[in-house]
Amino acid sequence: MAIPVTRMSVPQTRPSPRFSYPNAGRVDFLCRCAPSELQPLGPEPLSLSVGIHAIPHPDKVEKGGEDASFVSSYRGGVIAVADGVSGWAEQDVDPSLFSKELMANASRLVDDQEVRYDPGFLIDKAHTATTSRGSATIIVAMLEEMGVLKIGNVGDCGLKLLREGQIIFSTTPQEHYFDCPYQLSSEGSAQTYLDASFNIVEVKKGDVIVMGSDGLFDNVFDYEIVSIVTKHTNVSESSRLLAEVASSHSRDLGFESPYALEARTKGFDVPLWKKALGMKLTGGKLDDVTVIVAKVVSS
Ligand SMILES: [Mn+2]
Repeated sequence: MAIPVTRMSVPQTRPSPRFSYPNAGRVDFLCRCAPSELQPLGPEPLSLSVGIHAIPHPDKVEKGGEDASFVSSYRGGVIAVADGVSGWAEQDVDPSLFSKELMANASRLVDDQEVRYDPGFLIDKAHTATTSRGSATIIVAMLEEMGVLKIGNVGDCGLKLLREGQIIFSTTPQEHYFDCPYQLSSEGSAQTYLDASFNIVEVKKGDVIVMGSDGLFDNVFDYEIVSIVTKHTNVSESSRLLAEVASSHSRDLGFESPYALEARTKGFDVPLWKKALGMKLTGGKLDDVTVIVAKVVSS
């Protein structure tokens, strides 16, 4: 991502996060029943078996890059990724400090009573508790043992849900303009959890969740994600392979990456004289890559 962006909008109240409901029938059922009446979706409670792999930007290897993440086994399981906005380096601020502190705070707060196992409140409390200067995108997913995955997302980290070799759900990136995502910031004038997109999806045993920073999704196509996750059922192996493919594509100047394709559709391309010679904008996006692969299993 390119530069920090701020916007003057500081909420004074703390309303409930706005969830969208891809499966209205199920959620309607959930909303109308008292908690004691809820029936598990499957015969057994579910949890996550998680593999994680990170490969820093080639120029940021020494300090480990600016992505951060955490995994928790609390309740059905919690996974999260944050991506520090690199533009802060121009102001002599280490962009990794904010994302790392944000993830450390979120990890510490997953069982906080006020968070109520809600990704919106977790993002809010973790953001409020973060004192470093900087900004970051963030995605959090929390699994209820009965098979409901709750996702909160600010910016262009992402999550895809795979079932039987097909992607059945994807988050949508949020950005102000090309390469400038929504972000949580130390400056109080950027986005907050109120700007997050929230989703609830049902998951089943055997489903696979792929979560990552934009370094994954800008460099790896959906068909490649499906292929790797389907062929390699071990979550540690599939997360490593996905990260390696992303890192390899990111350094390949001739690769027609998802990033290059999107850039061209947004009007970015090589200069006209190069176009006249039949050339076009290609290549991956050099970036930190963080990949979490989480398989839904019986507890
Ligand atoms: Mn990134």
